[in-house]
Amino acid sequence: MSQPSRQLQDQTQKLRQQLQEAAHAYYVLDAPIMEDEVYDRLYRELQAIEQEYPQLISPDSPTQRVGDKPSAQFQSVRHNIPLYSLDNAFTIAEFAKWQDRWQNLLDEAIQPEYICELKIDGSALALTYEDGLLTRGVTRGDGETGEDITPNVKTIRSIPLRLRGETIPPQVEVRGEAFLPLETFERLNAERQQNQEPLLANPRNAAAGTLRQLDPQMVAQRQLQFFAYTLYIPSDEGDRPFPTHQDALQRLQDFGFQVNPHRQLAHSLEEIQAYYERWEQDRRDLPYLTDGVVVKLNEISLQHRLGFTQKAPRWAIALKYPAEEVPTTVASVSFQVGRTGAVTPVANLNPVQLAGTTVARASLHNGDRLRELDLHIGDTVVVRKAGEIIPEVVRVLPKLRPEGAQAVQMPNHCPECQEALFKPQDEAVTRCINRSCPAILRGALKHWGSRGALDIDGLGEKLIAQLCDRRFLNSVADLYRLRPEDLSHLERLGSKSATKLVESIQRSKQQPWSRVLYGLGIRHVGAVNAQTLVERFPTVEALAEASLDEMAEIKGIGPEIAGAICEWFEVRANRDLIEHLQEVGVTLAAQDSPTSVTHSEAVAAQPLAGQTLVLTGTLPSLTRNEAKTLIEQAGGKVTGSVSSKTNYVVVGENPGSKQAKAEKLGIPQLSEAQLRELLDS
Ligand code: 0OX
Repeated sequence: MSQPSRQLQDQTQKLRQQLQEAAHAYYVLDAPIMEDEVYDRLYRELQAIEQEYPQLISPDSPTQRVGDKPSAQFQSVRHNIPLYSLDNAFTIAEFAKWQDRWQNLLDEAIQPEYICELKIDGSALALTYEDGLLTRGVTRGDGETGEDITPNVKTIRSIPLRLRGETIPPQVEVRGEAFLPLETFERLNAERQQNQEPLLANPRNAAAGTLRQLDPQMVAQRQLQFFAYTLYIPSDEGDRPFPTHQDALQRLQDFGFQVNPHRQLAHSLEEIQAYYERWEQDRRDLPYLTDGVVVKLNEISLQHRLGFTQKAPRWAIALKYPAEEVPTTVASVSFQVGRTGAVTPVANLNPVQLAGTTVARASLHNGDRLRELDLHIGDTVVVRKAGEIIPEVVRVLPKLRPEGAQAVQMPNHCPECQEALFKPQDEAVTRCINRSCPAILRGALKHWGSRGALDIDGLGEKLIAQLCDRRFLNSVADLYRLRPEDLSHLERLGSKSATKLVESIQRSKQQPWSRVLYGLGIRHVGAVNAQTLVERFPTVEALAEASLDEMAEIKGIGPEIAGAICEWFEVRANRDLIEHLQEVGVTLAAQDSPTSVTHSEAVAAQPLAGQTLVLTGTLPSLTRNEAKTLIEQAGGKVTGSVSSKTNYVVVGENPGSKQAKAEKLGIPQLSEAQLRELLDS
């Protein structure tokens, strides 16, 4: 083996340093100092030298991050200092109890300084550095013993292979959380779906699973990240020779680690509550998952005085957010038929608390999803609320399946009218195509009476069901033939309400043609498309006679919507319906009166046209998604943060920092009831 010259040795050292600086700037500081191409060129230069002179390879060389030898298995190792877990609190009241508990243990009253951190939902790691060099990376395991996964740890770019700085202690131990950024998680799952591989359940499991992969090449591809939060430096002054936890975090940063930037000092319960609530909302915008906040006493001497219980420090507590995914069991499955005939399987659950509400039903979406889940009655399932209107079943835990459990399948016949169901090959949705199916009729009536359509006050779901059962209603046109006496023997409907309802129905005949068109519930024809169509086709006859091309060339309509309209008018029963509506006097033509509006006027006349709203806290009856949909339907926009451009902040229970910001900027605040009033205006 030839000997490298002094000059080459220096050059190698310099290259390594340049690459380390560039990687730290990129992966830790998020502030690149060099173009990718320049980095690649320097990297290849270093690689070439190391290939020719292997004696120049050092363990902290950037080329040594991804080893190519998969391990046969991992060695178990005992942690020098156990990895404690954290005690949990789920409410501020529980947090206050913890505060009393530690204060009672001390014989003097203390005005504490706390440090609040986000609780990263990842996998804990313990890293050992000897003379500044990363020599060992170990999983948490059971807290006493973990697995040595050093080659995998080395692939994590935000973990330095060598500590930065002038004076490096001979022994350093660093702990923190390895995690998979959400974007990477979603990309991985999209790839797995394409390759028909089983999906990764969530980013936390994905991170833990990745760390235990035997092949470091695979780990490197997953692009894990790491936030450091504990530092031990064994010395004569104990293992934490710094006065505060904040100092420890600063030193970790100086050593080259990524430390979560959202930490904050706090001195009172109110400040901690504000931090907890702010991040309950704002964490949704973070590129990684958090499941709570961790509150620690900042002063290390105080931490020493309080020490540890069997499993957790007395000087720290996790203040968790309510779970958004919980397990429960499936009691039965119902099949709901919507107004378009789509059949949706819905799991009836043994009720559980989920993200602050009791959940008893969860969507299974469609037959394809049902088959994928291989759901059986009695199965334990995980349900999730991720802003959807109704929660969904995310996965089944087949190992917990009771013996002899019955598999759930989509029915072949409609549960409402017993006619055969139909599923186009290229669609996931199974439909009932019987136009007289009572479920479809009920859905059509509900839509007809809804606010954006004919707006019939008092026409609720229960009343519709009773009227259909008693055969008073066979189509929406029948509504206009109802007399108060027909309604008089219905449950829970007095004669005054009956008269009012009939009046409200009769009044709805005056609603403009655009609302009637929307009320017909033709696929893809929402309120705005209906307005566009009515401007071009001012009568129902004109629309019924229009060719597909004539409709498709209208801006905003296109062939799919045009196709749906043509198909609708081809059906005999639909043409009969139009005739009946004409007979009873429903408006089926645009009136040439000053009240007829253009499309842009219709958009502008929406109650929240051009307004920007922000939601904070839990609303009494609406989920965030429902509130967002209602606001958008009324022409408004929902954004994530409050600024001077925000028109209203809708405030629910436990609002976050957004309410305080609204107050500061003098932005009007609305309750759910006030929002509803605005929507109705
Ligand atoms: C986290 C996290 C976890 C460690 C032992 C005593 C306090 N998941 O983000 N643990 C800790 O601190 C514990 N801090 C954190 N930020």
